[in-house]
Amino acid sequence: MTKNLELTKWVDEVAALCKPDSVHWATGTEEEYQDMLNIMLDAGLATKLDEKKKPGCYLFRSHPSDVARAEMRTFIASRKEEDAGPTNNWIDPVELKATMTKLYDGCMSGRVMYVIPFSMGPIGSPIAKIGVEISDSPYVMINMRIMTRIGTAVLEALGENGEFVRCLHSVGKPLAAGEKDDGWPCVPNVAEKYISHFPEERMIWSFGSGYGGNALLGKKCFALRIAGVQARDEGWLAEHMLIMKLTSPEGKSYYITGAFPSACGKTNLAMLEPTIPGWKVETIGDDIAWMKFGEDGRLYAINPEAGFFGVIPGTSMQSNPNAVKQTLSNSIYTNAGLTDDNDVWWEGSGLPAPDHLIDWKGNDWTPESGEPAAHANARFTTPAAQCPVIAPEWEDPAGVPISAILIGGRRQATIPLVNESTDWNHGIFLGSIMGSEITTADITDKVGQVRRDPFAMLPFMGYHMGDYLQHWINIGKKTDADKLPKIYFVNWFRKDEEGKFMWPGFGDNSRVIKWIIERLSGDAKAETTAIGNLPLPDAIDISGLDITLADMEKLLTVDKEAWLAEIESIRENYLSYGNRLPAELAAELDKLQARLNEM
Ligand code: OXD
Ligand code: MN
Repeated sequence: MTKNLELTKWVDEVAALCKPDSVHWATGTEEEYQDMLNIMLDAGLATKLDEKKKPGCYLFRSHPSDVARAEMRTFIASRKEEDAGPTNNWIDPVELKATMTKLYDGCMSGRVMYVIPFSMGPIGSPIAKIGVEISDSPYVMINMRIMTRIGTAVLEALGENGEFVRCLHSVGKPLAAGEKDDGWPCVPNVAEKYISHFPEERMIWSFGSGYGGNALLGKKCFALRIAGVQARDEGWLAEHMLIMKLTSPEGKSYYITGAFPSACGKTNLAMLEPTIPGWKVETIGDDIAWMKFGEDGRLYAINPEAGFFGVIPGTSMQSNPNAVKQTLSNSIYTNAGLTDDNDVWWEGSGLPAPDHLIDWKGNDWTPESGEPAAHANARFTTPAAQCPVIAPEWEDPAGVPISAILIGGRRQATIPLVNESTDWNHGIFLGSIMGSEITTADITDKVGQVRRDPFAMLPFMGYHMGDYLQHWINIGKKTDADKLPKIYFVNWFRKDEEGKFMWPGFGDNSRVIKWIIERLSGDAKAETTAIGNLPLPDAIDISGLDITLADMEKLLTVDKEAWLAEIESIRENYLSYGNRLPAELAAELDKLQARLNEM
């Protein structure tokens, strides 16, 4: 228990509203973790995988309505609508609280209410922040134990007067007397789920979903949306970025972060196996970076998380050998296929499909079924410490000094393989225009159009996107220009006329990163163009690759017509920010247009 009166008062209020059968304060011990798993095994919600093949691993199957972040049901309930900005769903906080209070009334009856104190960042570190998640889900308990640091030690760090972010979560499925869960509990109607943020109160209310970012509130809800608001107010950055360490053959190490939209291979990049001899990559984080200024005026990053919540389909010894090794033990699998010998299988695993398995919906499956065995957003939850290439300093409370920031999305054309920004504001401009082509059929009228996703934060913004971009510009004014990381716009997804990827990606991305590191140390040549500094075609090491210099030229040219069309689309996007568009970015766009017109 805790001596923090604010916390006990809040827990009592929530218990009075949600009316659970009992309240359990998470201690964070291994024994408690096992107890939670046993509760779910007994209830038929979990399957223990084969102890020899996957020691300490469990499989869960969610409800078909509850398989991904619910972006349309994610709300930023700032007091003023204009503070949520054009990219967020807004509801008046008074109205939203009234609606959700009714939903929460009695929502935990028949269940245990878990109080989960958690630390984002190493416990007690000056840059860590504390949250408390109240949840009626033992699945949340076990996942939070992997993804964050939880339990008694956090309460000790919180002390009597420490501040914490209130994170309230319910699956929204009360149980009548004697009733048991019949499968994954949640609210099956997506339109009745709520993932709500009250930025001024640093508070999160989630209802109706038990899956991923909707329910593990330390991740996207706290570490990005709420921490983003804290970062704006306190002068630091809370970003959707991996953090990696690169060591050159000469033994010199550099730390870089990378912002990529979901499904662009961020986890793969964070732990890639370089294909160029002598280079070494180690991982610090695969999803979130908190960056603060050190006394020397440089930006230092920490990974606030303690685990990885990665997409399973497509993860293989070819795409990400380290993730495959990392998830062999002590990991949670959700929505993968279950083989007859109690192992997991998924599309893109690189392993032959078994003749029979149980698919993510719990049905018999054969290769002829015509449906995927694993859901496209099936996930593993796995301790970061198990990553075979985790950097020894990954938990250093001081963070690691960042030399470069990569940004990029999925673009078939226009955006070159790599483009170095010419200064900070130009880098922020590139960050503001990044995004991916829409490929999913859900927005059929927009397929092929670019969804602008500034710094990959579109789904994770806690306030107005225009103010966020201004915050990035302001960060650049806080230190000397030469102490700021350099920003590189990369694009691994260029296609040729036949629709074939032009760049091999995966481990070969190390070749581009090598060029970036050589730029930082002044050893690589670049050509200044209208859009930024591009490598000369022979500057990137392609030895051993089935790529010609002519291909490299295509990957590294400025397509004037395509960029002029791009400018029109950027202007349209910028209009949506109204008067909150930073003047510096409007100026960057005009300068780009002028430079292109001179070409
Ligand atoms: C994630 C995401 O889960 O970005 O990390 O969707
Ligand atoms: Mn992410």
